Amino acid sequence: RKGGLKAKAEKMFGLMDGFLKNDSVSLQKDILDHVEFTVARSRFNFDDFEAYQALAHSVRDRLIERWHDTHQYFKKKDPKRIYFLSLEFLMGRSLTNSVINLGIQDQYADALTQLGFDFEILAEQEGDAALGNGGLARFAACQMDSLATLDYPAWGYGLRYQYGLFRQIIVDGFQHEQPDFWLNFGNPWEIERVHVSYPVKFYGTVEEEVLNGKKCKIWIPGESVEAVAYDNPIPGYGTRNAINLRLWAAKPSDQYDMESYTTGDYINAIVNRQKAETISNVLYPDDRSYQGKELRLKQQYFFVSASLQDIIRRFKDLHKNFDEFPEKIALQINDTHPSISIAEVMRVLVDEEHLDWSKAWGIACRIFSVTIHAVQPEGLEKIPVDLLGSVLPRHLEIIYEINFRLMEELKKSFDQDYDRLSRMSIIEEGAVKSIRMANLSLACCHTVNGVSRVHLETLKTRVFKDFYELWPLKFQCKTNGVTQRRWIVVSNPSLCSIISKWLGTEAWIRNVDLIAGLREYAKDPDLHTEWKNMKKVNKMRLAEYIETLTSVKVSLDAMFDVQIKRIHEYKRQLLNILGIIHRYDCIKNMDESDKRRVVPRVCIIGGKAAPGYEVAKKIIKLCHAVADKVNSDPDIGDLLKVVFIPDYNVSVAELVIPGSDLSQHLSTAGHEASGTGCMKFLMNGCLLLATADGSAVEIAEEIGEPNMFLFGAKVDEVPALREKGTTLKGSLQFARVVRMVRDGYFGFKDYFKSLCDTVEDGGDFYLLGHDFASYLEAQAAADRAFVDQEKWTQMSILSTAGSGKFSSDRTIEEYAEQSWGIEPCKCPF
Ligand code: F55
Repeated sequence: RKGGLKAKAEKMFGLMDGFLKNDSVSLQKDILDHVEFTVARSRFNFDDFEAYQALAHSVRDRLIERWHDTHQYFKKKDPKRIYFLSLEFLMGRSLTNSVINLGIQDQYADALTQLGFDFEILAEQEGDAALGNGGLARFAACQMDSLATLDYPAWGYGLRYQYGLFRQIIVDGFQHEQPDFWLNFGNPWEIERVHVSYPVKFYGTVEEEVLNGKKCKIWIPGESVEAVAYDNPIPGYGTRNAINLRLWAAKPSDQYDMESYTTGDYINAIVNRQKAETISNVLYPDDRSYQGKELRLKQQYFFVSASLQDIIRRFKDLHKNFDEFPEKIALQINDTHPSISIAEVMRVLVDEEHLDWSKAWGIACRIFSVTIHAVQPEGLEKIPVDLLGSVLPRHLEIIYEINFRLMEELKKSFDQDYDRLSRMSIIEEGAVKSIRMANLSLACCHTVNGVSRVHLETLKTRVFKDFYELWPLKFQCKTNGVTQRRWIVVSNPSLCSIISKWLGTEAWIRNVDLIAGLREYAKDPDLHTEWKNMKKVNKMRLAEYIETLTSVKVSLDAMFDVQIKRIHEYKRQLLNILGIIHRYDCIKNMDESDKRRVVPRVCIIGGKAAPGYEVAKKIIKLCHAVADKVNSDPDIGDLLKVVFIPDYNVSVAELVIPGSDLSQHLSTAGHEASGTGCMKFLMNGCLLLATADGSAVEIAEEIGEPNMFLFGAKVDEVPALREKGTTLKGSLQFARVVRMVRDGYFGFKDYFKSLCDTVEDGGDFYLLGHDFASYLEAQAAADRAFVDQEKWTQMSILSTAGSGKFSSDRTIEEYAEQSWGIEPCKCPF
């Protein structure tokens, strides 16, 4: 009977090419039905938020339809799949992106107009899905969009945090953190799969057992938590494919603890069970380094174990022999955070599937690849041995075994070089004996990817020098990219129309190389007019937003100069603020005729500081203190305004980036692995003021150095400059602006003292003093270029035209070819 139904459905499906109709009348009916039956409001009385919910559910239906077809098709074709494991995904909003990728934006806009609503206003009702910290997590989201668009048979796996990244509120210029209750009003973009769940075990002991005359280890766990799947369909653009992002939530398990019910302590038993849920409660908001916390390790293992059970179940549905595993499965680990999966795969293959060790290891080495997003060796994750031994006792043993064999192999090449052996060991001996997760990943993964050329060089020559010398071929560069769907089509529709009009095609949305075709028109006066209008409209939108949030009125004639990203010492927001102070100081000392030559600026800074990162928090406060002084100074007027945009997130970026003229990327050379914000600005025709760091080096190659403002020490100069250390005093101008802060010119004298010390007495590790003069020169060059609006517009067009390389489509194609060995699998329309 089941078969009959299936055949019927297939027949119907074939005839109708999908069950749901997408004309505007059908969409209206659909939205109203959802108002009435899903949101449970009267179709004659519902507000914007309820309209958004109904709209979202109607879009969700269409997503589900394609997502089902895609999975049916994948199942039928059984191609090699890529499983992308990441502890963080910064998806942002889904509505606009979904309808654009589904190709039904106009129909929805029409349908809503007929119902008396505005699509854009409803889209504003959606909150961000902020299950990540910064670049690493947003890059994961861009990769998902590209994987779907390019029809790759891919799955994303992660954690469904109850609370995403904290909300930043500013009180008297200080950052405060508030919980992100993102699920409080329901989440229409996910599908709860109560039947897709797996037990995940923790703690306990390891015992020896004899099986078929062979000694083997078994893990007797002490706790079990259930992982329940929540599926998030990810639609590709211009394709029927919609892939799945499966996020796991922790629920109490009904397998263990039955004991307590029978002993009568019913209430306590229930209360204790709820503790299981804490595993997926909250995202760690620190994007600096790993802090050896038990909960963090449990989060990592929880999502890894559930994902692998799911992957293996799917594999076993169609295959019996684990020899086929590497032909069907590629596992990509996003930084070392999911690297406990290496030990887990070994445990499953050896302990549960009874493969012998070397066969299992051979399989593990063929399926895993890793991308490193950190630059500093201190940024690499370590787990204290005691902690790992307590939470995952069997995994600790497995890691010791992997390490023993690694050391045996290394001895063949390096013999008595004990220093090298101890550097390469997975176990770090020291005050706290720890597992080096990066070394574990390096020992196993067949490819180790850097995220820009400069970054790969750093990995090869510094961070993983020893491993590079042993296995040079493992190391690959996959320069990051961002998706032009989200960062142009969704967030800058006017630019999108201009590009399509001048190229005479929308094909660049799937094939971004075509965008280079704009170069031809870089001097065309008609394009210039359209380009400037586009920028102006976007600046107006941003100006309104700024006024609503901060009550600061800004002039549209001013250059909108933006630095938005996480706050870090190495990203040098402090350099930006000190530059602003310098500008302020100069204007203060000018006579009226000089003032007329000043290019007016609106300096916009936004970003979150990790809650425990004191220096970063002081930088935020300094921003506000300077803004207070400058913005209220009648001598300054519109010549300079300083704005801090609170609660920077993906949807704020979507608004700010299209409205900026200049963007700043100031990391001390050698510290930013890649940077992806710069790529979004580049696509949007915003000029870059940057150090020669991370992907900026490659951007300069693509658009030509004269089309951006590069400054500062180069990567290979930095070590020597540091060596000179405190003897280097920096310029007089630098000393002067730091002195102003020290002397309390902006108030809070005592509070800012330690911040000033970091760039003077503390040794100025990030070389602000050294780079200051060159920074001011680059800023002056930007001013000069802005005065010549034709020149500026031309540079802006050339930026967009040169951004093709920085699409995540290119990145994903490189991964598919060079690391994963997968082919597209396109579901027929
Ligand atoms: C998150 C958690 C921990 Cl424990 C450590 C780091 C992070 C994190 O968010 N890192 C991060 O965002 N790294 C960034 O990755 C980007 C994508 O590759 C790079 O562009 C950027 O340079 C790098 O800092």
